Amino acid sequence: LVVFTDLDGTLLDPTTYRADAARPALAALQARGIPVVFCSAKTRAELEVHRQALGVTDPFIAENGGAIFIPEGYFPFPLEGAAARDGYQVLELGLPYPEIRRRLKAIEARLGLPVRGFGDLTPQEVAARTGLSLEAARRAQAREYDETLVLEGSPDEVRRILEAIQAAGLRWTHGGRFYHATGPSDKGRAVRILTALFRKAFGPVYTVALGDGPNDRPMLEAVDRPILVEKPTGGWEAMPLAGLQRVRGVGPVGWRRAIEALLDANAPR
Ligand code: 2M8
Ligand code: MG
Ligand code: MG
Repeated sequence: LVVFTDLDGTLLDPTTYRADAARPALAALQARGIPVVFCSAKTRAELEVHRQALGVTDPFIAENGGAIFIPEGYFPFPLEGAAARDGYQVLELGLPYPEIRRRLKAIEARLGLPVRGFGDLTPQEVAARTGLSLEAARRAQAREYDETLVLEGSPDEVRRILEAIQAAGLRWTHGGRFYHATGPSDKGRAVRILTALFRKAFGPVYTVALGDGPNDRPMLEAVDRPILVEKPTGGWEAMPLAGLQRVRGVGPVGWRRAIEALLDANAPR
C-alpha cells in the first residue's frame, strides 16, 4: 500500500492548515510502515516544514507535479534522470519558475490585463490572502515550478487569461483558493512515475490517493483507489471518475475516516 495525499483541504484543514484531526490515522499508517507521499501545490520549502511536523520521511511531490523529491538512498537503485540536490534525488517534470513568470508577463502585455501571481506580492499580501503566517507565506513564495495566480478581473477576463496561458504552452489548474500556471506537469504524471519506482523497489503495490479539489483529479485518476474528502461548503468536488469514493468529513476529518476504513478492510498491500 502507498498513500498519496493532497495537503490543503485534505490532510490539512482548509482554514487552519492543521492536520490534527487526521493524526491518529497518519500514525496508524506510519506504524505499519506504509509510505505517505505528499502531493501538493505547495513548495518544497512548505512541504519540508509539514513533513518535519508530522514525522513523514517518504518522497514528496511539490508544486502540482512540478518535481518529485526523493530522499537520497530511499530506493535501492540509481534514479535515471534525477539531479542530486540537498540530500534529495530530484526528478524535475515542470518548467522553471522564471520561465513560467516570463510567459505570464508576456500574456499580461499582450492582453493588457493584469496577470499577477505570488511573485508580484509581498509576503504580507500573501499572508493576508491565505491566512498563512508571514514565515509560511515566504515559504509559499519560494516557488520553483508553478506560479500561484491572483486573478481579480471579471469572469470573462479570467477566461481570456486562462486561454492565453494554454496558448503559451503552459497549463492551468485550480487548487481550491487559487488558479495555478505550470509547465507540462500535473499531479497525475508525478504519481505515475513515483508509483513505477515503488513497484520496482517493492513489487506489487496498491495505490490510494486522497484529494479535495480540481487539481487533484489527475492524481486521483492515476491510482487504484481514489478518494475525495468533503469541502467546507458541503459536498464534494464534481468529478466524474469511475470508482471514486466520496468520504464524509471536511479535510482531515474525512481523511482519518477514509484511512481507518481502509486499514480496517485490510486492503491488499
Ligand atoms: C496555493 O495552493 C493552494 C492549494 O494547495 C490553492 O491554490 O488553493 C499555493 O500557493 C500553496 O503554495 C500555498 O501554500 C497555498 C496557501 O493557501 O495556496
Ligand atoms: Mg486541496
Ligand atoms: Mg493542493
